[in-house]
Amino acid sequence: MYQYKGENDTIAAVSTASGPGGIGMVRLSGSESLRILQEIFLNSKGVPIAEWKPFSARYGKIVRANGAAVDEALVTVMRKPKSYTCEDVVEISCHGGQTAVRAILELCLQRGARLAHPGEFTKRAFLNGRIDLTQAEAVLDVIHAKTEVSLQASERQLKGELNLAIEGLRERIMTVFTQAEAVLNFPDDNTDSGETASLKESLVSIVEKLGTLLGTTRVGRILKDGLRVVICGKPNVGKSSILNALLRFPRAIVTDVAGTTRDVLEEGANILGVPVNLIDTAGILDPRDKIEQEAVRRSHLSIDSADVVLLVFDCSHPLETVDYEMLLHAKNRPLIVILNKTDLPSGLDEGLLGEVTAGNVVVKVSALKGLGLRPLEEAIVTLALGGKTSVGEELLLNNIRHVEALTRALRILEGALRALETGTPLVMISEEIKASVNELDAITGRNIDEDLLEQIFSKFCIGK
Ligand SMILES: Nc1nc2c(ncn2[C@@H]2O[C@H](COP(=O)(O)OP(=O)(O)O)[C@@H](O)[C@H]2O)c(=O)[nH]1
Ligand SMILES: [Mg+2]
Repeated sequence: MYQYKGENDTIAAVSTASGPGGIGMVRLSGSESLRILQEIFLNSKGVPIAEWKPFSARYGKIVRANGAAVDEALVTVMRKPKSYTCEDVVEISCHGGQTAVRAILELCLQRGARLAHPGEFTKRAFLNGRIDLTQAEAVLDVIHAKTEVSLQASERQLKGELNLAIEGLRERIMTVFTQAEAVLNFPDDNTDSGETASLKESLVSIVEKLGTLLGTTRVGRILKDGLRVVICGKPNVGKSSILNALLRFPRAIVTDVAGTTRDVLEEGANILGVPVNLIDTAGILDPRDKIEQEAVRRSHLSIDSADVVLLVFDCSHPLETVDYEMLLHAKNRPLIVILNKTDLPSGLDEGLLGEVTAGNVVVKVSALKGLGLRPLEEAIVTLALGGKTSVGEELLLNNIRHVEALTRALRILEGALRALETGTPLVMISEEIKASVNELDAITGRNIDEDLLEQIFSKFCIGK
């Protein structure tokens, strides 16, 4: 178990983002917070802080030692343990921009506070037992959520749903462990093979549960990092027009000159709640110079790393060999075939097209007229979510640290199950079962070393 060494110093930081803004906020946490506030805050009614009602805001001025006012401020005091960190917390809201918040932070430091490390407020919330490590990590995900759907998934983790799931699994594994230990310690009382069968049954069910949880990783990661959607196809089929149509603003230059797009363009979009990185490729066939050669190389790289490939055909012209070649190249990726320019008379041989596109998702659009975009968006999301049209309420794994630890726990338990089946002595298996618990404990932070903790919180911003 990680032992909190009880850092007693009071920390301070600017909690709002840098740059101009309406409001800026300086936050303090620790036993000296209220004393520091008392020394720098001039309350119009002069009521001492000790007499303030908790969770009420007070208006006044932040002043220097010589009485000079720095800025007007609205101050909130949250006394321990009912605060973000479980310590005495003070939040000083003043005017935004850098000057007022910096000056107030400086005053707090002069009065004895120490500048907080990145994520130190959240780290204290964890160390003081208010939240577990998965909830602390969810704070970062909430801050960086790309869409509302991503936000909802992170909010579930912030509420403690992942912690609950892991703790539930832990309890079940511990029951199996205790059962195994009982058989080992009192062999005479448990000679029948019924015990082993029951151990096996419990392990199978735990392994299944772990597998199901790990199965949510793909969607969890997509919601966190965004889905890579690569638009490819030969020149002039309308790739850049489709990018612009999906973005709803003219990001890429569109002309009827083949080879207009010479670089790989990437832009973030929100497609029906799923964060997407849309990538428009050059689609050059025969590179004329070094720049175009590089563009082709990058296009191929993009396709190979795509979560979803949109292969665009111009349906006002017959398909060419190169269209088939591109289809072959993209075939091993999750693929949507787009028939673009449906506003023009069809030049396709429908029979041939059917043969070529058999087994693929095909969507008809007109990027120019904005037709068929909703079915295209739905097709992208359905492919991304493995057949579902929207993200449900289920808990999703999105953190590589959790995924790796759960995978190790799964491997250990699968190994234990195999060992049990092949008659390995229980004494060896029981230790294995216990080892899987350590993996789960590292996820929730029941058991974690200082270095890993530093690593996790160093990704946070200062003031959170
Ligand atoms: N009629 C029609 N023209 C389109 C459509 N989409 C794109 N175009 C035109 O096709 C040309 C090539 O478009 P562009 O998006 O640059 O193609 P890219 O080379 O594949 O990126 C431009 O003149 C576009 O206006 C469409 O849906 N209908
Ligand atoms: Mg283009």
